Amino acid sequence: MVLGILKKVWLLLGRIRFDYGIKIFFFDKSICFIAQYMRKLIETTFKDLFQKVPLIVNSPGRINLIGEHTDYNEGFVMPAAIDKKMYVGIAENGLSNARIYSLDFQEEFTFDIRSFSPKKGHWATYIMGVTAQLQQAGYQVKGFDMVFGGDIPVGAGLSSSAALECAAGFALASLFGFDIPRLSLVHYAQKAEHLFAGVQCGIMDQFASVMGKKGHVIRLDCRDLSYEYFPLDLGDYQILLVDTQVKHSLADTAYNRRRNECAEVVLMAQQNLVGVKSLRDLRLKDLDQLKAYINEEVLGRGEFIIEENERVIDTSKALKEGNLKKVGELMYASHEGLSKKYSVSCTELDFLVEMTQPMDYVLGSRMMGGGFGGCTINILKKESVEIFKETITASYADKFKKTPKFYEVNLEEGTSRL
Ligand code: GAF
Repeated sequence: MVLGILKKVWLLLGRIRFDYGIKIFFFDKSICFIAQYMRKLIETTFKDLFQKVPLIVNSPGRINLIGEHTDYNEGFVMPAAIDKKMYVGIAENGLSNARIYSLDFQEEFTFDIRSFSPKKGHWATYIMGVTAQLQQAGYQVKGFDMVFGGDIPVGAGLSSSAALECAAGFALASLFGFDIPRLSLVHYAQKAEHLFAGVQCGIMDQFASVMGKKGHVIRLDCRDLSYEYFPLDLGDYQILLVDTQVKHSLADTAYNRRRNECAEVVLMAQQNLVGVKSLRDLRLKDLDQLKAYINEEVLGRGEFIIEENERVIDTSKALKEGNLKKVGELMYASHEGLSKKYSVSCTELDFLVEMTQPMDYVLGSRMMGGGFGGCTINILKKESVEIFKETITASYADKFKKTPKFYEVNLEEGTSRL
């Protein structure tokens, strides 16, 4: 009885912290406290629901410094894993069912591991998707119980779904002793998103979640998956995300449409030029030859991708030279392209980026992730964070009658056992 009440209070505190962003002193001190808190929460819930002690893993959300929508065009991206994570507890149950409990939705879902199909729009579909991929690859998944939750805001463009897929896959591998290389885990998680969630995403989010390195961004070549870690030494500056509070619910169909438009440019290029496999193989001048066959809007998509790939390369150089001013300029240019040529921004994102332009303490700002809502990523002076928050909050509320949220993030290790 007393334990029951304590658990309810514990759950309630968690919801307040994660859903409403209210700071409770011991949660915000360090990621260790969040990890400890999640461990306790998962263990207590697991004991109540399934009378077992689970094995616990976690997988982080991600930011992307630059290189947007380039991943599914065999281009370059520069993401990093962050200290907002999905935590998954798992144990065998000796049944032929998977029983899953979501801490965030406070809801249980059961499926028969011998026969199941996608449940689009439902949180369980990500776990079902990964389970299916492992089974298809020949891994003998037995019945399991799972409890999961975390502090990655959903729909904010920080890849909570990729983190869940990666955490669930890693949890299954750890529980049943499957020896799955990290890169294969990335592929299974991406395929789960394609086949179960129905989003034809690139590989960036799952890669960042699994392969992240503390204090580093990853420059990933999505053509051959070669990668290099770059230390992100920001000195007096820091990264701050601003959440528009616009959920990108329409993004999935528009996202798939962008993919098709890029494929249209490639197809046309292949009929007119030699050696073209993807947009990665085109230069801006090549697009001139396609003007007669493709409309301006679709051509603009190709133009953006070619320029964005160059920006990632330029950002790598700027980081090596410690030229943060240049990184900031490239971020603004990226946003301009995403908004005008690739058309994946929205009024709120454009407003937030525009607002930062006259602020001399902001080096760079741009929309981040798939678009149509979610967050902007900003690099700004540490000492100016409070004034930045105040200014943005007031203007944003004035214009959109909404309060934005702010996330200070640190770069973290990828998927791991707790
Ligand atoms: C989403 C996708 F999942 C990624 O693969 C990537 O394309 C991103 O949008 C845009 O850069 O997060």
